[in-house]
Amino acid sequence: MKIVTMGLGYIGLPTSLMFANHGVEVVGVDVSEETVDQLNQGIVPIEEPGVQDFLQTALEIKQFQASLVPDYADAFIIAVPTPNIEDQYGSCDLQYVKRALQSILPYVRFGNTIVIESTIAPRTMDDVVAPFFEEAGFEIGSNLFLVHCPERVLPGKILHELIFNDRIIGGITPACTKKGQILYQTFVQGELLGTEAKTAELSKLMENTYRDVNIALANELVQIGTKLKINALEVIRLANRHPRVNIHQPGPGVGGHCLAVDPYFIVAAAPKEAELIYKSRQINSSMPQFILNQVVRMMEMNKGTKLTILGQAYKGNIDDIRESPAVQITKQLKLLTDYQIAVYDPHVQKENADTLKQAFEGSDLALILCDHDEFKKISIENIQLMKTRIAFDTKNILSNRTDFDKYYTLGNIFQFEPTNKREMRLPF
Ligand code: SAJ
Repeated sequence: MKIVTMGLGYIGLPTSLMFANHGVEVVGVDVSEETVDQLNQGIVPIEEPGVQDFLQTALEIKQFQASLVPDYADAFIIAVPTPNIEDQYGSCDLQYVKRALQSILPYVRFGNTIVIESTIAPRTMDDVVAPFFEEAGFEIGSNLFLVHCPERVLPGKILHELIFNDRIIGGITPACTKKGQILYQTFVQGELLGTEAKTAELSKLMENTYRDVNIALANELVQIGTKLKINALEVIRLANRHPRVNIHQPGPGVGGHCLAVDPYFIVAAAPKEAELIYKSRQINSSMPQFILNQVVRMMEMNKGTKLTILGQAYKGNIDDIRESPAVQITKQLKLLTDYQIAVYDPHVQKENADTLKQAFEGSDLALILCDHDEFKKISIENIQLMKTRIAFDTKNILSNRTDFDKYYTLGNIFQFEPTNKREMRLPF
């Protein structure tokens, strides 16, 4: 079997290599010449455990080749970005999917299977993808098979989850679903759950929306706890001891290209009905500003001048900064304040202070925005370099450390609430 994958990013590349390592000939296509060259030389441009070894093997056994142009194949898998359009509700931007469809069209033959893995708005397969191929003369379900098989892997664990997660396989017709199941049987050990394309689309969106709404609940609880002077983290810990309760963790906001993006596709498709989903997005999007306010209060109360920011990635142990609340908070702090700001993220080198030591030297506040493992092991020597040993740990990863004189989390920030706000010179 031969497949062509369109898009060699966080999903397309591991998926391509997974097929290649399971006996399928793969041509991976990307619009970036640099990515294509790097991959053909054996260099993986993303940080994801295990992918480098998979590429090495795939190249050695000559089952994978990166290319700027597609080729003839048995199946085509599209894994390109689907960002939000900057319209009223952030609807799904299909331009890259449409471009990928245009570029494979000359290579598509009778009997082929076309899979969209990219996250798409509900009804896209029925209303956009199927008509596109019908206009080109194909009959869906009889001489061409269209499937939506949404990816559901967690960055940092992609290779493991590709194999072991259950997959939703949504065909335009039952014959399409069957073709999709046969394709993914190649390596998936989880169940291949067959359904209709539109149901698969909305199921995928609801997975991330469920998480986003649940995180919004935790973030709202932080704001409630701060007002009422009750530790929200302790409330979550205790409530989650109920066998049917699982409140997620609050944080500086929700980042990444999934949770912060996908719920809007539902809102845009049914704005009047998706009220809770929209409100949750608003709550999560307000968290960077909430953190910013707390940081400025802390700095002002302590007459601080230097701030150490730990973490820029959107979550721990990855190098991805897409929609990262940490980046947003850092930008705003640089724009609105005149503190000396030292940023350190071992996974994101850009704009780093040279060393962790330099980031800590003379600092008045350590602001933790990301739960990288490296931060959990920060040495006491580094902390001792601070002028004022205060931590604001928005990810609650250092609560077992006693090296800071004052240690704040999203549970106990009310403890530093100033009594006289007029004394402070808040920049906003
Ligand atoms: N976050 C919290 N509190 C939590 C959990 C996460 O604030 O309790 C934040 C993280 O710090 C991060 C954001 O949410 O900023 C998203 O992180 P995540 O780990 O929840 O998810 P992603 O975006 O890395 O990956 C998600 C996954 N979806 C689900 O777990 C339902 C993944 O399985 C999907 O494949 C991926 O979205 C996707 O591509 O859709």
